[in-house]
Amino acid sequence: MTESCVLCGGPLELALDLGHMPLVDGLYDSAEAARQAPRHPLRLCRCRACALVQLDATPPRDVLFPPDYPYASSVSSGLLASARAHAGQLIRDRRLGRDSLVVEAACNDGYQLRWFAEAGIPTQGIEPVPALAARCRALGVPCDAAFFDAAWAAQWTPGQGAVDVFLGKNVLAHVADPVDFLRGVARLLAPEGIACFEFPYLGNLIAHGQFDTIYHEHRCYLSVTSVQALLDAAGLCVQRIETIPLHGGSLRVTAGHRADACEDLRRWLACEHDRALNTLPALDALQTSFARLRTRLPEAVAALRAEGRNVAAYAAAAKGVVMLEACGLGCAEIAFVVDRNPAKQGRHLPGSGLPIVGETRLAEADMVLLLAWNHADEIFHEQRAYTRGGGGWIIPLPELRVMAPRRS
Ligand code: DWN
Ligand code: ZN
Repeated sequence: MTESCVLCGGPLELALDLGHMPLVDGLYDSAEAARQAPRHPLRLCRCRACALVQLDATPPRDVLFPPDYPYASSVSSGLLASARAHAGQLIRDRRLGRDSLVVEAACNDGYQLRWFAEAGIPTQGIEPVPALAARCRALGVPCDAAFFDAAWAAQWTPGQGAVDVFLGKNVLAHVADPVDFLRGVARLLAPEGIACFEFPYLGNLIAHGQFDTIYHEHRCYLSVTSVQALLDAAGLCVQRIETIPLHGGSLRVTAGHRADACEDLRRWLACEHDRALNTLPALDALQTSFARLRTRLPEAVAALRAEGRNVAAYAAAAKGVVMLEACGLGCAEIAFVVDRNPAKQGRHLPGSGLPIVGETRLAEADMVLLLAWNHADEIFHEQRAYTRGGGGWIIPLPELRVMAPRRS
């Protein structure tokens, strides 16, 4: 192991080696260039000292999230609806108004802050991808094209004073120095303010074999035990823990300066201790499901192709690149990848070189491998015409399912 723990500096032990993977959101204008995409070691590790599950190394943040980073949250109507509901809940619960201030790190295309801005509540976004930051501003959300960290917090002097609500959705697990990130949050947060963090839950990643959630953008794989240790290192306290269905099953952890008695916390810590969640044997289960799917999925695709069915894929998702690469699926097996995001269409997936096309091409496929399985309900609804027209689906996770219509 070359690196040490991002939390305590302790020694790391290997839990799962996924080989050398390309950067999953690095899309290319040609199949040839995509097939030459640089690859980096992808090793899931565990700290022997504090048990934090993490990658042992990742490229720098400006390489992981370059100016042409393509992911846009607003492509998913489900994510938009979830963000709107959460904004409404916070506005009510925290009695937010024109004297309040809501800040979001990695605010992407404004899918979350827009709902506060629409309610007349002062907002501030921080988003490193310039095109996404521009979309925020177009929605009435002031946005700084930057990475959020303690240095950014130190140089920012909010006009409205301290921050009432700080949002960090799918970013805490991404940063290479999570304690520094949280110290920045603590600096900005009002004494009675709250911070809400969302991240895929390690317990689900293990229980459902979600190895495709492991990629270089995700530095840490968080449990309640580990997120509490990170918050504690930054002087923040867990105040509430909620399970949410996003991204294969995530947690929403609310934190603040006040160490309120948190019954949730005690219960979660006890449960994770009883499950031995943050131990190497628990992570072995991931190894097993990884090995099983990378055998069974290619077999399922080969069998369908042997029946004369052509196979495409749906969603040029980050997790989809890991799935395809881990299972050795590429242009020989998959015809193309359909994706709703215009910024991805016309480009090619790294590694396989698979072309990314628009939704009109779906009808050409007999079977579709659903790479964004975490959006299955939304995508099945949106693409119901394909299914009704006799199109079939291959859903890799949480359990491999092949829904192949009987051939006439
Ligand atoms: O942490 C991250 C999560 C939050 O989002 C980022 N590091 C990168 C990204 O991961 P992902 O690409 O696996 O996210 P999703 O939301 O699982 O996949 C989204 C992809 O699916 C996008 O390319 C858009 C596409 N999509 C679609 O084409 N039609 C999504 C939906 C819902 C649809 O109906
Ligand atoms: Zn550690």
